Amino acid sequence: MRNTFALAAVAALAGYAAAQTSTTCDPLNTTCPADAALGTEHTWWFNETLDATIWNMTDGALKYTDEGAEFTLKTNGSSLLLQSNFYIFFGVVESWVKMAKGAGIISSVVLESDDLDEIDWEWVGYNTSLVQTDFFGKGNTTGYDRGTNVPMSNADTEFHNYTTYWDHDRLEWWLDDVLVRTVNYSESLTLGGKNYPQTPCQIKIGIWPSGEESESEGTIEWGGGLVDWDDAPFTMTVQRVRVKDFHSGKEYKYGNHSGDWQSIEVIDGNSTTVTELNKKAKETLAEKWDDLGEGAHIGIYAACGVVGAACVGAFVWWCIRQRSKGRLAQALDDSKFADQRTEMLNYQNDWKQSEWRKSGYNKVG
Ligand SMILES: *[C@@H]1O[C@H](CO)[C@@H](O)[C@H](O)[C@H]1NC(C)=O
Ligand SMILES: *[C@@H]1O[C@H](CO)[C@@H](O)[C@H](O)[C@H]1NC(C)=O
Ligand SMILES: *[C@@H]1O[C@H](CO)[C@@H](O)[C@H](O)[C@H]1NC(C)=O
Ligand SMILES: *[C@@H]1O[C@H](CO)[C@@H](O)[C@H](O)[C@H]1NC(C)=O
Ligand SMILES: *[C@@H]1O[C@H](CO)[C@@H](O)[C@H](O)[C@H]1NC(C)=O
Ligand SMILES: *[C@@H]1O[C@H](CO)[C@@H](O)[C@H](O)[C@H]1NC(C)=O
Ligand SMILES: *[C@@H]1O[C@H](CO)[C@@H](O)[C@H](O)[C@H]1NC(C)=O
Ligand SMILES: *[C@@H]1O[C@H](CO)[C@@H](O)[C@H](O)[C@H]1NC(C)=O
Ligand SMILES: *[C@@H]1O[C@H](CO)[C@@H](O)[C@H](O)[C@H]1NC(C)=O
Ligand SMILES: CC(=O)N[C@H]1CO[C@H](CO)[C@@H](O)[C@@H]1O
Repeated sequence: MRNTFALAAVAALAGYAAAQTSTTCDPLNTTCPADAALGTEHTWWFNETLDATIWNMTDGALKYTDEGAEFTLKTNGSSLLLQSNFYIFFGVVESWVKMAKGAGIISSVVLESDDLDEIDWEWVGYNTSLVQTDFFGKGNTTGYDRGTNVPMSNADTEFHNYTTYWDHDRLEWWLDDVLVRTVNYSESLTLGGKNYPQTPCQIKIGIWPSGEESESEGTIEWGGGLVDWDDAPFTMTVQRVRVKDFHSGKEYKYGNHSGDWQSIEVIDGNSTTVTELNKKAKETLAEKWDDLGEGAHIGIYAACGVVGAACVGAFVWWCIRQRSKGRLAQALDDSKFADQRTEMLNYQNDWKQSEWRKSGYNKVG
């Protein structure tokens, strides 16, 4: 059983590589442009249109619903792939997914680097009581022993928490708060570290048909046979993805052609993703301010009028207070709050310049 699975998994990776992965510049042979870093932690809710400067739909189109983003296959020869424009250099990826059900349909959340280090969660559509874990180092797809099956239930009807914890010393797969697999840097499976995933990775979320005549026999078998397109559509839904980058920088650069994590240089600065997230947070806060209404504005002006020093924190304080009351919960939930705190202070300064002046409290401070 295990052998069948493993053999097929390898074949399937070849299928996957053909269908959904590629590298435009191989850092093991070439000097490539640096990879854009994430450099922070953020949760993206997939019920709202993703920022195209951060996430790139490189194949197909998503449908957004209240529940999340739907990745739907309707016809043969099609696939969908969403790819982060940022890379993480070790970190955590927590995705909440409902797999697509249907023989020959593969749903996947993959971390992949430019030199084809890879860390996978994969769901084979014929079995909704199973998720598979796998990893590859430097594009080496030979060997039959890296994939595992993790039994579970209702993978197609319920969102579950699939978390990858990836550091230089170990790699962990967590399913709904249970550690289901660990791979250490130094163990025989990784060839003593040589084939351990260790270079900056993008996140790739996709769906593709393994059950097509054009795929290899092993791939078709692994996915549970040919797709019956009369059963289409086949839909994977992603509710949210939380990503934490263990480094905070602007870019990651391969220092030499070794592909060793020690050779990766972290280039200082704000990542374009952080800049973009801050821009968004600022817009949201401006909208929230407008939404508060005259009474609230006056309340804040009054608070600021009393003690000059308190003004710097007044809007922040007000937001926190409202948040605990639930009024601003949407804009300032826990994950977003951390990202927005700094911007709130900046926003507060801008606001101090304009709004206070307008309201006649400009003499304060
Ligand atoms: C987005 O994906 C398309 C198609 O693969 C590619 O041509 C484009 O360069 C990508 N954009 C970014 C910002 O990576
Ligand atoms: C899709 O299926 C049709 C009918 O079976 C076939 O003619 C066509 O070649 C298939 N296309 C692809 C891209 O597999
Ligand atoms: C690829 O992996 C196989 C199996 O683990 C191993 O025997 C082989 O030496 C590896 N090749 C390279 C180039 O690392
Ligand atoms: C699905 O996976 C579960 C868990 O590994 C296994 O017990 C079950 O036999 C599988 N079902 C099919 C139809 O292969
Ligand atoms: C998802 O699982 C990871 C690993 O157990 C855990 O750290 C995280 O808190 C979980 N997320 C939620 C929202 O419970
Ligand atoms: C990984 O390392 C930990 C502690 O260092 C050890 O307990 C565990 O057995 C190792 N696992 C494997 C698969 O080597
Ligand atoms: C690559 O760079 C790392 C870190 O500087 C160094 O330890 C390693 O020896 C280098 N490898 C090669 C093949 O140059
Ligand atoms: C990062 O951005 C912040 C404000 O957005 C700015 O104060 C800081 O100077 C920037 N840092 C770098 C290294 O550019
Ligand atoms: C998306 O879901 C989050 C979390 O439940 C919620 O705060 C937000 O308002 C939702 N967005 C839309 C557009 O429904
Ligand atoms: C494009 C290319 O030549 N890629 C090669 C880079 O080097 C690795 C191993 O060092 C080869 O496996 C690739 O084929």
